[in-house]
Amino acid sequence: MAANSGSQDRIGQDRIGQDRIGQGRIGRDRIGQPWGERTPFGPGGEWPVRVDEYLEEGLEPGAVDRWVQTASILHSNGDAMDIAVKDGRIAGVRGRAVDRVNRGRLGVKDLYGWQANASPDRLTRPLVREGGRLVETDWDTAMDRVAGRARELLEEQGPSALGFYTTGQLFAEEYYTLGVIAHGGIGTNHVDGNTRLCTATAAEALKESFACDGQPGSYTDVDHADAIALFGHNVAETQSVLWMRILDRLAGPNPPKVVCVDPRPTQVAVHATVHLAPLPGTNVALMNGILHEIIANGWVDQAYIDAHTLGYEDLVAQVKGYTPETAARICDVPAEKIREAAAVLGRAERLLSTVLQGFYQSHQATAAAVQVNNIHIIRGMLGRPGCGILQMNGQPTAQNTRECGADGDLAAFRNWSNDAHIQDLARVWNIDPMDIPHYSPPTHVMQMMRYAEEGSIRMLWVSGTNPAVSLPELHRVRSILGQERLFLVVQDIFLSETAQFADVVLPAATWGEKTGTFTNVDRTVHLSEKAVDPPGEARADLEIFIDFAHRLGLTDKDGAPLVKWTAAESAFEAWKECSRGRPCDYSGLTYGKLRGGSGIQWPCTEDSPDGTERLYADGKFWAAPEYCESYGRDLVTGAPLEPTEYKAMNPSGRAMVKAAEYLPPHEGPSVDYPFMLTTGRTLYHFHTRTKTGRVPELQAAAPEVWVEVSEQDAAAAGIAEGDLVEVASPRGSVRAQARVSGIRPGVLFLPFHYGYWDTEGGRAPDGDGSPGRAANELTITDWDACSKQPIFKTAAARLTRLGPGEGPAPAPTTTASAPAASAQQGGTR
Ligand SMILES: Nc1nc2c(c(=O)[nH]1)N[C@H]1C(S)=C(S)[C@@H](COP(=O)(O)OP(=O)(O)OC[C@H]3O[C@@H](n4cnc5c(=O)[nH]c(N)nc54)[C@H](O)[C@@H]3O)O[C@H]1N2
Ligand SMILES: Nc1nc2c(c(=O)[nH]1)N[C@H]1C(S)=C(S)[C@@H](COP(=O)(O)OP(=O)(O)OC[C@H]3O[C@@H](n4cnc5c(=O)[nH]c(N)nc54)[C@H](O)[C@@H]3O)O[C@H]1N2
Ligand SMILES: [Mo]
Repeated sequence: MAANSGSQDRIGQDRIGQDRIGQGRIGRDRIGQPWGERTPFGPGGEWPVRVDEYLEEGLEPGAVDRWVQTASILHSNGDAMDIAVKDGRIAGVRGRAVDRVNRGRLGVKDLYGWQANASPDRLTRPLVREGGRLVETDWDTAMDRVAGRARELLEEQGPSALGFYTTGQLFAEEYYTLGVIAHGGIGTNHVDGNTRLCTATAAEALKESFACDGQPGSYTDVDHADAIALFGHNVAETQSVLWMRILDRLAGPNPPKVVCVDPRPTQVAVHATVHLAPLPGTNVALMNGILHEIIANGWVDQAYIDAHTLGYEDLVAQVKGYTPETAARICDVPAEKIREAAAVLGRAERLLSTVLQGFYQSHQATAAAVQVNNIHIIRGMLGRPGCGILQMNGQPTAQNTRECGADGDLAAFRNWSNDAHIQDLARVWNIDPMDIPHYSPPTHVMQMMRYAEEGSIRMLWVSGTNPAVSLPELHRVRSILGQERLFLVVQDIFLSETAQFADVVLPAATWGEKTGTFTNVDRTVHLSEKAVDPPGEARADLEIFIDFAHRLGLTDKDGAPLVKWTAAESAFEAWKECSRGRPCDYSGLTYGKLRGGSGIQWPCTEDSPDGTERLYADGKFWAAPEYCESYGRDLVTGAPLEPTEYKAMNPSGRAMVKAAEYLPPHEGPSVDYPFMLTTGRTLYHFHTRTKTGRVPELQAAAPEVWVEVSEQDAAAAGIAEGDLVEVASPRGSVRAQARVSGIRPGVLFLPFHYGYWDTEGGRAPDGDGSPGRAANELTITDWDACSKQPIFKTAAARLTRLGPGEGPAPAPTTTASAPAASAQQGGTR
């Protein structure tokens, strides 16, 4: 049904005709039934294998030339797969049965997504701006321009003129190299990743509670849990294989209870024992209400609290006032449901919690995510089978951006405010400790944009991210990126909306075309091998970074090249050494060990050669002052704690219970903008669709932007399914067809996938206020004080009916965007 509008189907159609859908080995059904058949299992059992495969039409598995090992690059789950190579091309994928993460399964994006690699409009040659236009050139010219400008600015202004904005979609080897160049070579503090938009709160929440990043839990906790709680996490659509694992538990004997906290009727909500649909932006109040109940009922492990934690008394005092009735009033959910949810969480013997963007992308992101940690800490539910916290990642390699220091943090979870850690890093890199910027916290991307706007950042190198669609308040972002005085380098695989602003465009090789490793949210490291050559002259990101380091002449203190490795495996060896002895210890891993078998969870050392399933068994943490990654922050102001403050507070490295008062969102509904707008994802697309928009099956499943509105609000505004409406915030407007869905009243939802590269002429909305279709035309320049993660989940908005549309909204019907009426009939397409 979603393909009804027809007009958008042209993308890639001539290359892989629509008639192909349904003729592959998985076929159309995987679009309509994206979680496939159930393979039920019971508590403590082993998740059965189910191998998913999709090969191009007419290709039999036996006719595949080679299978090349890799893992998924379209979400953070880390689903292991093999790429089918035929005649030097990628011709399909198959899940890896041996892998601990997916046991053969693949999600719908991965089954079809590889087709984007072969898009005819891949970037194949570097581009430079000449007379206002981007023209093709050779690598020497392009890289000389980049290195030349960098050198000029270093001489004129110093390192602070340069900023690097990278991604959660490259490989560990690449981030490590970029981190060495930016921190160790250039010495700028302006280094961040789009992981700031994505998992900054995951990292910060773990730092607040455990003084260190790193997920305590493991996916195998799904197999053991008797309760699974998902906080602002639409796992069914965003880590669909992890959802299959949960569905298989739900279909088996003694299924776990499920708690879902989400304002929309996601598939998680549909399957939940208790579904709480709070008003966006009220998570802390809800969590305090739940914690109030847990404490009031004595569902705590006092012996664990006494032995391994600090701060419990503050929490008791803080949540005292948050009776379920009080929380219910703030969140607009029934008090009884809060009691029910608290009972599930409080009585569970093996509780697994996951947290994601519904919590992370809001004004009290860290404070809310920390309350989930608190439930586990005060109930002693850590480090045992079924007792896990997954402060989720989103992007496939976001964990590595953080570990390797490409998000501004220092490599291998070293603490920027611990001088001994700086000295140790300087030893590893063979440079002077004073050359590593550590005078203040790393600059987060929203601050970098501000510096670019003010003109102090004069060169910005964007790799593997598309800020012209993914950052908030796009008209402002466009005006910053479009400035004459900013030298913008964009390293991408397509001419993205961002690349169109660039002074130099560097064509990258991507997944399947280069080798490297990456780590998923449960610390499982996978090797991803090169299967085919990149198109044209495209080069691996690693090669590009190394080339830059050499052109700039970066050296260590003995005059040897700073970047001493030349290829992926030697980069991995260097990274291993850097990580040795730190929490994310890779020293026991090799490419050889990762080849052939399953992924392996860090820490992996000589002592734990098979990796480590769960962290924090026996109440032992990485929180000792001399070892920890972070001394933490004030949850309200975000101010970092001084080393001495932390040493006084937590000398023996306990887990920290941190309480937080609820504060209302900075921008709430008003008379002019009566709705709360929230934004997010659909199953069938990945981010700004540079890949999935070029895949016919996925593009057809969700061809155009839509807006979800509740039955009640639609009726009040005279809006029917499919009507054309305008959603406006104080910052801009978006035109879309309305999907009347089961979303909670008072809330609108826009998917954020739709930029403008595939619109007529690929042009941005005019500056005169003409409407766009990117959700971020509407979002606000604001962030969580602690994690600095931007607020994408709340903005005040108004809704206006413009007229009838053509047919129903182009929104999937299998997912949270199912129409309200058909949702009751089971929501099939
Ligand atoms: N199909 C698909 N999968 C993906 C991606 C993709 O683009 N497409 N991207 C990957 C990445 S990078 C990420 S970060 C993850 C994100 O994965 P998720 O966090 O699961 O995805 P979102 O849709 O951003 O947000 C999740 C839910 O938050 C809810 N929500 C909104 N506001 C609130 C609130 O105030 N409180 C609560 N409790 N919930 C709220 C929304 O209704 C939504 O269902 O997905 C990863 N996987
Ligand atoms: N309104 C709203 N906005 C959001 C969010 C939201 O929920 N709502 N979510 C936020 C989150 S969690 C995220 S993660 C971001 C994602 O936002 P972006 O990172 O901007 O989204 P992508 O489309 O993944 O952009 C990745 C870019 O890298 C390119 N690329 C792919 N592979 C490679 C490679 O191997 N090498 C190189 N050099 N380039 C490559 C792609 O073509 C693409 O242009 O969006 C954020 N923005
Ligand atoms: Mo993300």
